[in-house]
Amino acid sequence: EDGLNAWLRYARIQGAKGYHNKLPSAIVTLNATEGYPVYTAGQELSQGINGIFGKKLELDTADARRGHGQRPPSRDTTATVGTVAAYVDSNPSAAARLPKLIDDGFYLSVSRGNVLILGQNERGALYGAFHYLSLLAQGNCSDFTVTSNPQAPIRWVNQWDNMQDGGTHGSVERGYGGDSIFFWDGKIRDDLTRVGQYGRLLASIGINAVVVNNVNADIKTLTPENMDGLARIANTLRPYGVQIGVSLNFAAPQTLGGLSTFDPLDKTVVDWWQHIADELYKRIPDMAGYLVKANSEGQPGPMTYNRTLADGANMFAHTLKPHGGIILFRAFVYDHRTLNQTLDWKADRANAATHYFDGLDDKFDDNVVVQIKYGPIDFQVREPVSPLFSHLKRTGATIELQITQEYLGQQAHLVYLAPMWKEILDFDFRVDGKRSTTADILSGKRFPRKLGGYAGVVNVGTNTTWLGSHLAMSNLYAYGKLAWDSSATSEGLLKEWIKLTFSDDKKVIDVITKMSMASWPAYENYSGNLGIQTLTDILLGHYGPNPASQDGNPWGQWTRADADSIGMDRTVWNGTGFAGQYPPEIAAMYEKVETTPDNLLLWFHHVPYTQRLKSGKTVIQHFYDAHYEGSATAQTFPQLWRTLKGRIDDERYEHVLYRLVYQAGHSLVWRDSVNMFYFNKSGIADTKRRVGNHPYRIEAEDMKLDGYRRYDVSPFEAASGFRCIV
Ligand code: BDP
Repeated sequence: EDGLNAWLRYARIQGAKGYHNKLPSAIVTLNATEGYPVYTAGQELSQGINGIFGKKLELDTADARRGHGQRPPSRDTTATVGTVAAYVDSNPSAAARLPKLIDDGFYLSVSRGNVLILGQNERGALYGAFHYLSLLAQGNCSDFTVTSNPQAPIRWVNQWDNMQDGGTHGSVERGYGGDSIFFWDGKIRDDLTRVGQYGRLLASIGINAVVVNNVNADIKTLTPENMDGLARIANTLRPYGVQIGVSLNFAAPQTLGGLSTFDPLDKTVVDWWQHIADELYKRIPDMAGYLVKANSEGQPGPMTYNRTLADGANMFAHTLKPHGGIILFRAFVYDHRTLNQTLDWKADRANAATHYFDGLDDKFDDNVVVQIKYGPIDFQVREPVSPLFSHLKRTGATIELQITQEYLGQQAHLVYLAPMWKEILDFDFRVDGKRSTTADILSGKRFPRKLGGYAGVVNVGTNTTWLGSHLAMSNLYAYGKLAWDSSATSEGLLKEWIKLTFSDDKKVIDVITKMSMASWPAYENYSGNLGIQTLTDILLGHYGPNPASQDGNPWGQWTRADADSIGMDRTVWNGTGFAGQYPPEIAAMYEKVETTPDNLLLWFHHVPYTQRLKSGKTVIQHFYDAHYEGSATAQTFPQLWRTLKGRIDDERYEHVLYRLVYQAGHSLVWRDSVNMFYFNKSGIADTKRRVGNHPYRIEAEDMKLDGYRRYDVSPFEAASGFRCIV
């Protein structure tokens, strides 16, 4: 059990034999062609049922004419899988009975071992097969009928994979599960086995496209040789109905093409990009489209030539249009070089996205979708939902979520993210005084738009655990499921995932559920609460605690902490004005300290450390208490996990335990660093007299050292007495 099969293990369930008479005896695929999803569905059903029940089914890749209901008499029951069109072709009378499906949707009916799985398209048929198998793997063999349509057409993942990293490899930016599964040494890997396995996982949770290369895009992606390689990736993913997308570097016409400019309104530039699109589609006729990061963190973009972001996005849209592709244009636009807090108290990176996109809503071509990070800054443990979602009424939008835990413990900490995503998706912007949740905006329900949906930055790697941690995979699972249907509950998805990944042992389900559901609140408590952001090191890895780095950095992730007070004043009347980017009801709520929820207080307001929260505690005492509570919760994780010894295979048991023990320890480092830092700043003592006083702690540097030396630690608060040993 090395994690490679994740939630698709098809492990034998208890009493498997007893279910055999409730299962089909044969599988019939309708119009299946090898290399396409219906064919894959047949293979998957056969493999799954064999794994879960030890029952080998005959697999008949018959054509549609001998469809469901016309099986040879020797067979009792069949599982028939195909598209609605193929089925209706041979059963015209069925057309009226079948429910309405949209693209990727499926219909699944199970009746005494007769199973009918129909997709609106091939992909939908595969999704239906995975859905059926997921129920079987959870021991559910009862009769039922389900019709399932996705809430949004765009359900993509992004990989931030580099073609090359310094010397030879393909690393993954903000990836914690090993090297790239796609690239090596500046080229597409020869062996794409892992890519196919990834496609299988993605299809099983309804993901329909993957952008394979980093948003900080390497122009080498577009050399003819690498385009050939991209086609190999697309061929590997096609059996799973997963299309590929490519990230582009805006300056490529100049840096790769040798043109004198990359101005999006220059004809030679447009022609150059048209040629690229034509070359890509020649090789990959079903390519999903592009992802573009422009004018952000040093990346080139249209603003370099005083063109608008719409000019830039439309240029690509235009070249994709004849091929049916779409462009996801990122709203993560800000210029870290112009942000300098010491010069301008009102400067605020949080304002950037809405500032740049306002006024452009009716300027985008209809195959442009704006991809917006969930919060206005950058994947923090708590952010208000980006106000830009409420501004784009005509332009399609996708929400960018981060499965890879860049600021959230980098998979060395257990942080189950679905509860956070649910809060974001359920947030009601009250546009024009009407219910306007993020999810309804993305699905096109609130503002009628054809395109919209979800983009998740996953960053799996070559590690067999995919993400570097077995438990972190619940985030990928939940992401796909929420992109399909955001009304699912975070706890329900978690339980499903546990059963499929580990076991249906009640104890296992209870323990992992308890730990996972407690994990985001715990991490928020010990890393950065009250909306202050995750107090990680900003300049380096975004990992361990370094509250001092949050001010005085050029990245605009500021806390404005001084000796007396803390927090960013983002009000309209006195601050950076960010609160005013929300529709009136929400803007009014965030404008005042009294109506701002405590968990976002310091995001919107600059207040004294002695400010009282709604709980009655002062801000500083809340900091102290929360950091103790959060790390105390993390201490329970290894204890809880140990109760599962023997109930989980040793390999995964040990792997997870190692990380949980580490997390428990690192949460103490977090707790003490942050508390010490604010104690030093504010001079206000913890009423419970804990901060800086660790009676049980033995200072290693004071011991007699053999083979170790003392080392001065920076930031100082990350070690008691400024020192550690190495
Ligand atoms: C930041 C990451 C950086 C990404 C950037 C982005 O630290 O690696 O390139 O976001 O999303 O969070 O473009």
